Amino acid sequence: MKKLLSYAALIVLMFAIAACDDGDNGEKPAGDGPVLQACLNALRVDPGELDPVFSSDTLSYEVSVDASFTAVTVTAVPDDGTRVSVNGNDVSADDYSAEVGLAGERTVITISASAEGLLTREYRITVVRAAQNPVRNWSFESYEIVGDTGIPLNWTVSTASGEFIATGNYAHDGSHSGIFTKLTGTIAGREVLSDAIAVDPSRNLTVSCGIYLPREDRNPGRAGAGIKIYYFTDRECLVPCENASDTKPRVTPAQEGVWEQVSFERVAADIPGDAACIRIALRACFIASAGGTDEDVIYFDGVSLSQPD
Ligand SMILES: [Ca+2]
Repeated sequence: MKKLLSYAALIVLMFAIAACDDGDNGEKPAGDGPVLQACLNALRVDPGELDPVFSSDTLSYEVSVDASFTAVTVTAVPDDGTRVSVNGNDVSADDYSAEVGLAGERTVITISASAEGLLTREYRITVVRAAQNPVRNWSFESYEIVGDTGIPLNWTVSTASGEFIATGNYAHDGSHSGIFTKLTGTIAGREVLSDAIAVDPSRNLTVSCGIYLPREDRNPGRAGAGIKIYYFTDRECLVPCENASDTKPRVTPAQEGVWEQVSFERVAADIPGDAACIRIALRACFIASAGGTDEDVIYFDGVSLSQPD
């Protein structure tokens, strides 16, 4: 009897090549026969990456996107003869793609694959929008050891010379902060850039970070820090906006030995309307007229970007 059933299953398979194999996730119909389900061959979300990686037999996925995204495009490619619907709408005639709006922090998208004579299989994607635009390695806790120094990941020195390193001497968040190894006398002389961060140009944005000057009983104004925002029209940060940047004037710590928050706020009207991404620049210099020298060091930690609703 068992052998007969197997043989029958093989025949059904030959006539129903659209079917997936009988995975553990499928519902069993009444009776003892094999279960055949319609299924997808590929499933993609743009932007974002499925977690876990797509497999026909895995039905539930999660995708993380930046807070600035208001929609994602789902593409679900089935076998021949299988129809696909996204949130109940048949997308078989639309290259199996659909744009789905995102609302709130979590959006659940349901994708159904159905074919004649087969059980319908339902996939589910939960899209999670970050509450804040994340600054990668915002606290300089991740770094790569080069020689005997730690070079923070996700940050790139953009000036012709100068080195930006992670140090364990002082920290506001975690155990490390970031410093330029040797300052110059001009605020444009040392600059380090974050990786690309997606932004919504229609909402105000604020960049903040902590700065710190060690206690040496000298003038706390001997070193300064600055923030600059570079705007780009693309998510790879290759094409600058026409208004390419905004610069916060140099600030100096009011006290030694105290972490101070420096913020740079741009209201929506100041942000280029075609900005899709920004890079945050941290800058530092010594101020010779206030007793600073190129031996002075100013520490950075806890860089954030927020765009309140
Ligand atoms: Ca830190």
